[in-house]
Amino acid sequence: MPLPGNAAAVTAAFAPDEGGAQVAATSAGTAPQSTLKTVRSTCSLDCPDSCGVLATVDTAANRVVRIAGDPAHPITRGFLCGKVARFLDRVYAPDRLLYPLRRRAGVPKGALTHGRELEAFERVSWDEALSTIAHRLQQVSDEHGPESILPYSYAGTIGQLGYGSMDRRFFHRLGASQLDRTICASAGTAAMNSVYGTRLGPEPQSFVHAKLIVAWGANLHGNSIHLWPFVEQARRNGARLVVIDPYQTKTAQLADQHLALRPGTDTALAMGMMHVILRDGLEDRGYIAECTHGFEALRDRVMTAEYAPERTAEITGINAETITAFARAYATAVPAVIRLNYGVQRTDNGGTAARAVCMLPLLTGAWRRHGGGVLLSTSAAFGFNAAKLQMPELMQKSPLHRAARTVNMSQLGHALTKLADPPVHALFVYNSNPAAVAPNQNDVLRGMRRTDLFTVVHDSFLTDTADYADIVLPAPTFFEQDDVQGAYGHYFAQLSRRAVDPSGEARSNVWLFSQLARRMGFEEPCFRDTEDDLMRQALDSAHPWHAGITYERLQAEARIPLVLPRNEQGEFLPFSDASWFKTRSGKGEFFSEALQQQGLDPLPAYVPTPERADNTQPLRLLARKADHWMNSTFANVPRHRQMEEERIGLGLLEMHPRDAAARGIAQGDAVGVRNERGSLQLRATFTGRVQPGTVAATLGWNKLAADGNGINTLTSERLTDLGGGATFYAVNVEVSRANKHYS
Ligand SMILES: Nc1nc2c(c(=O)[nH]1)N[C@H]1C(S)=C(S)[C@@H](COP(=O)(O)OP(=O)(O)OC[C@H]3O[C@@H](n4cnc5c(=O)[nH]c(N)nc54)[C@H](O)[C@@H]3O)O[C@H]1N2
Ligand SMILES: Nc1nc2c(c(=O)[nH]1)N[C@H]1C(S)=C(S)[C@@H](COP(=O)(O)OP(=O)(O)OC[C@H]3O[C@@H](n4cnc5c(=O)[nH]c(N)nc54)[C@H](O)[C@@H]3O)O[C@H]1N2
Ligand SMILES: [Mo]
Repeated sequence: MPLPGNAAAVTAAFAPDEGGAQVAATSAGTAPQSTLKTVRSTCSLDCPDSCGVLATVDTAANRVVRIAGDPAHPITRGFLCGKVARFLDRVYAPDRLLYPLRRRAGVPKGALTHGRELEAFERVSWDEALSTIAHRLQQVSDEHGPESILPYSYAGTIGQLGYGSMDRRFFHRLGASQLDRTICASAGTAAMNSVYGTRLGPEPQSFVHAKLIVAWGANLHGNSIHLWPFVEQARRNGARLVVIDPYQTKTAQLADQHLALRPGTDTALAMGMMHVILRDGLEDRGYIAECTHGFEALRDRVMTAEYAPERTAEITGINAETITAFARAYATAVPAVIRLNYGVQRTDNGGTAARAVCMLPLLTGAWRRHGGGVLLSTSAAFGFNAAKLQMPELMQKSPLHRAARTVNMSQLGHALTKLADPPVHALFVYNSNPAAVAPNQNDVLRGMRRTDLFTVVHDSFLTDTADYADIVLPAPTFFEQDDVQGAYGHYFAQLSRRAVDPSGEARSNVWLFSQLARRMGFEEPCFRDTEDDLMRQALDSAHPWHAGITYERLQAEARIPLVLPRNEQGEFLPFSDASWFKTRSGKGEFFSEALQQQGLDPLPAYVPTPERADNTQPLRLLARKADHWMNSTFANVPRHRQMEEERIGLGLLEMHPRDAAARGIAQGDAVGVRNERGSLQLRATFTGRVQPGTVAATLGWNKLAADGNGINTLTSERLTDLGGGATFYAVNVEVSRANKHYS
């Protein structure tokens, strides 16, 4: 992206081919070999795979010149996904943000179009930026109370330090509003916790033993490719792969069977399967008696006509014979494993859907066999010392002398435009790009445009959110900072060593908040902890599965498997007996008294989405992620844009030709997509990947879209039934031909 004005001063510290020349010189023998070293780093992007990355560093040039997946890492197995294989394009991008910026007086927030956005800012020193921020936060706190300050962060990095350590200490001590981090996984988390009391699943390596693998709302090729080699090995051993997804992903194309159900109908499908399993006597009575709670109540619910295959077929759009055969195949495969991912829980009924899917192996006893069960997340297995890193007790030292209020991040538009007592007067964004990723974008942007809102954004690029900032601060990438990390798709604790010094003046989250704390006059010694101190604190864990996982060992070994309990054969078999469940009943709960007490249905039930599906908005939109980006990350990198361009193209609305024909729309036509929250302009395409009634488009940077509007213009702030999560896949729209042609 071309950057005019002061772009040269702010970016371009590195000529794009500088490192390449160094490597060439080295390999030609003209430069000393000793300038190259290999550093074991860890990809900290928000992905289940958490790969080991080998960075070849030219130490003389302070530059990573080559990266590769670590062949010694049991999950990474020597290869990187397409986007991270090209990560250096991002690290050394010409538009990388290298210095702090301040909004020029009189330039309204978000006013400049793409390509001119840098003109809104002037370069300032870190010292000036930090003083300004400290001063303004103090002012806002004095005038409106500290709860009028809202931190907004998610998972730009999932390293323990970068995700939540010094930042949390800072906002706790300040007394700022707390953020409920619901935008991704909170419905699924609440769902699995309600059934199992914790979240564990089979090791990804054990998938090779499965005979039936179900990818349920799980885009393996796009989102977590490192499970795929294990799936392939299982298939070579005779396993079948079934994909349950309303969209025909690449994984679905490669599967033995694709069940393209209607979005948001997973509860009905899972309960329809239960109906068949119980009707045909395929349940594991011994396991149910020993390990579960509330079986009779569940049976009474699923054995009604409401969940018979014929009715399930009407709801899901999958025919009754297929459902019956699939349920039987699932219950009789020894073992069957479900890779349940987060796609299922991004609808109003999504928490319940995840609950129902999680119950299936409780009916069949699949947990008893190596490679059986359901894998949603492995993150609960890690025992990093979050309390020590984040110090919630500091809230007592804030002016509030109590825990501050909590704001749900999935309702940022509401928080910035409607919240009172007090309204939000300062927004501090890091590890996230809410102007693009948060739902109900028009309200989010309306809020961010407020002149009485002071906004700070810490990021590596001038994101959509940065366009609304008063102060922008440069952040490092994972090669440029130290951290320790777990994973949500495997069971290895990892150390990520800084491979190079940060580009330009980029500084880590830890550094930023420790500096700010001092300027705010926070005297507590915890604000002087270094990254090394914090890494040791993170690893100071009493959790038995962390036994022997020390800083020194991680330094030497880079990654260490958690000390999981294993049977005599060395197998990790979570939930194989009653000792594993952490629920109130101590069993796997079909019936949840805990939910009942919250006034919720203790049993799963299919509830259709409340989003209007009347004549005015009959199409269901899947507001999906890009296979070659990471949420909005990479959306501005030319190589990564090109990969998405080659996949389906950019700025497209995928439609079924039948829905298009009914609206007089042809391939390539400019279309307007709209609902009561807003509208955007895309081009229609027929990729064959969506069913009639469903349309799909992808998340990216708003300012790179033809009309400057992002997909979240259309999504709503309605929350999921459990966990207060976002409902990105429960959106209804109407589509019509636009007069204008977009190229
Ligand atoms: N390349 C790439 N990788 C990523 C990310 C990315 O943006 N790009 N994002 C990362 C993040 S933050 C996360 S949380 C994980 C998420 O990884 P996944 O859990 O796989 O989540 P999604 O991509 O949201 O959804 C998965 C699939 O669910 C489908 N889906 C939508 N609605 C429904 C429904 O009602 N029922 C069913 N059964 N399926 C449905 C979608 O079409 C999609 O193909 O991936 C991570 N990895
Ligand atoms: N329509 C639609 N919307 C969605 C989704 C969807 O599927 N569809 N997915 C949702 C999901 S699952 C998620 S998880 C969210 C993700 O939403 P976000 O967490 O906002 O994810 P990204 O868009 O990747 O933005 C992360 C930002 O953090 C920055 N960053 C990286 N490392 C650091 C660091 O060390 N320090 C600082 N300060 N910044 C850093 C990156 O440069 C990047 O701009 O989006 C949600 N929004
Ligand atoms: Mo996510």
